[in-house]
Amino acid sequence: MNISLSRFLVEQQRAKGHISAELRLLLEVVARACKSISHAVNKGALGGVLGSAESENVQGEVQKKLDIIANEVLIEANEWGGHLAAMASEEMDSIHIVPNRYPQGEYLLLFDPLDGSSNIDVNVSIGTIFSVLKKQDSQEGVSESSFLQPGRQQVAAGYCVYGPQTTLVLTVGDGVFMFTLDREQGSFVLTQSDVQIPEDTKEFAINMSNMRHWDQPVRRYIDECLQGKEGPRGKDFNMRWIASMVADVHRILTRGGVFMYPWDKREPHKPGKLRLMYEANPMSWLIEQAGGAAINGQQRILDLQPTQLHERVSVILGSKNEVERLHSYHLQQS
Ligand code: AHM
Ligand code: MG
Repeated sequence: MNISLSRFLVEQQRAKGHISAELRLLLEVVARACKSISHAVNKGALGGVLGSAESENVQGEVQKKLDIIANEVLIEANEWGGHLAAMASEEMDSIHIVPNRYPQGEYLLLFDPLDGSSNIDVNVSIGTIFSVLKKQDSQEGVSESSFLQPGRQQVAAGYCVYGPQTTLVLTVGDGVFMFTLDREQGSFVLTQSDVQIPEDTKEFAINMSNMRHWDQPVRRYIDECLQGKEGPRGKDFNMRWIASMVADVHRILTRGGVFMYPWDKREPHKPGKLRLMYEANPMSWLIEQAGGAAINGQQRILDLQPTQLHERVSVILGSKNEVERLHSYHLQQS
């Protein structure tokens, strides 16, 4: 029997008490928005959605048309339901508070509306990443500081990957579940429960073109992998780099592996390329919920106290034993 996302969420709410009615509504709305982004992605050139929007986001990155479309879809879908206090996005400088004409809820939604933007025009998998926090009871009103909570306080996190299939991957703190979009029915159907990442792997994902800029622990790790059977690891490694974090993480959740976007010397004042609050935190929680690990080199990502909405972070995540090895290499250095 097929279990739809709606049914799954009702059961999470009813039987397990894991989620409130408002959080259930929020997740349904995010899933609906992802469906609509998926349709836009699928139309591609026929829908006039490819190419640059000729604008820049707060991080100085050129925005693609789809970045902006996906952002608008998520904002419009979420602002009137009464479940949210505010939203934050990679594509918006500051937070978007739910307008006065709608009731305000207690949840905060963060997203990267279209992750892997460099892959949009070349028809390679891209996705939406989201993270849900709860406004702290002690806080009156809502401001940017309401969002600055460590990742371990997330109440839901997930992503939707727009690939050969559209798949929504979700955790509410009770394991990781995957739902595939059934286009005929128009609904997400549960296709994998309790996802588990193998502890060991022979596959790594990193942008090798940055090798000369890496720090010593990352160089050492990759060097040892590249030496294969003849080296200290005693086995051959394979490499994959899709340049869409959603697609790389999806592969790791499916068959294991390790993903790295570490700090490097190109821009030494920046901790890394990826953003903590709407990329690293949700992905780290999913990975941990599936038995993997996620660190910035020295520390667990979910324990980092954010100080800015668009803060960047170094990311190493995936199969537990590999992440622990990378952790020990970083500790040996410091
Ligand atoms: P984006 O949110 O602007 O798309 O940037 C994030 C993406 C990640 O999905 C991916 O892992 C990384 O940037 C790829 O970077 P690079 O092009 O440097 O390999
Ligand atoms: Mg991104």
